[in-house]
Amino acid sequence: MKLWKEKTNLCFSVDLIYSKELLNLANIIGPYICCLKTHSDIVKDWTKNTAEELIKISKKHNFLIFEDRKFADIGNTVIKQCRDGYFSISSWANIINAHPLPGPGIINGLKEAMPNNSGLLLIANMSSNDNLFNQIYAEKTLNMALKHTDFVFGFISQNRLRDLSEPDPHIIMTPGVSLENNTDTLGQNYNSPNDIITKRGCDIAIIGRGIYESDNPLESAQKYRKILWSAYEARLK
Ligand code: 5BU
Repeated sequence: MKLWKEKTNLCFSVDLIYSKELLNLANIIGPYICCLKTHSDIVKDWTKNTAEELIKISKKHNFLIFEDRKFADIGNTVIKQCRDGYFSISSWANIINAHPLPGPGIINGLKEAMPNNSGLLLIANMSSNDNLFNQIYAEKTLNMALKHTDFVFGFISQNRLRDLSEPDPHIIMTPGVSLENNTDTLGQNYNSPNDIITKRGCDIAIIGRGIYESDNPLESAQKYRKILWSAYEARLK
């Protein structure tokens, strides 16, 4: 996995609304990331071709594509949302995520819709202000994941769900990471890259505006990659 081979635990959230800009930035930032996170439904001109080009870029730079669709329905519906419909997510995404709120049927449905060797992240909590998540919900999310280890490989979370001293096969991917800001105007909360890796025990940082809104996205991505990887190595020692 690129995470180890090319020393990057940076996931770039390319939240741009035109295919051309999205693909262009994915290609520029691609060498520095292990994963590219998309919201296909915010792209005004998304077509099958966008997905095909994205796959080409992901292969060229060896990163995984994570569609942040946040599924949250019954198994039978999520199969159709994931496989059919306009975006046919299962035909191009390597990783998807879901809220465990509806119960394990959502995991079984998504497993049916996605190809072999793809993976699911369960959302254990979120980065936004005054959300309704709590410790019990996170524990139940972990227990649900443990029953589906062939498909659920990790969590979206602001912190590790188990004690750092315990062996843990799950990857923690964490949004709400910035070097510049603590909040935005709509309730997003940010932690520093160092804090989420060393203090909170997360593995991969998801960064959007910190890269694509910066004056120099390439330099910002390189900077985040360096800080995140050093923090990760320090923690693993
Ligand atoms: P930002 O620009 O770095 O704030 O973008 C963060 C991205 O992560 C954005 O695509 C959100 O939809 C996504 N996100 C988040 O910010 N917080 C969460 O708890 C989850 C996803 Br789950």
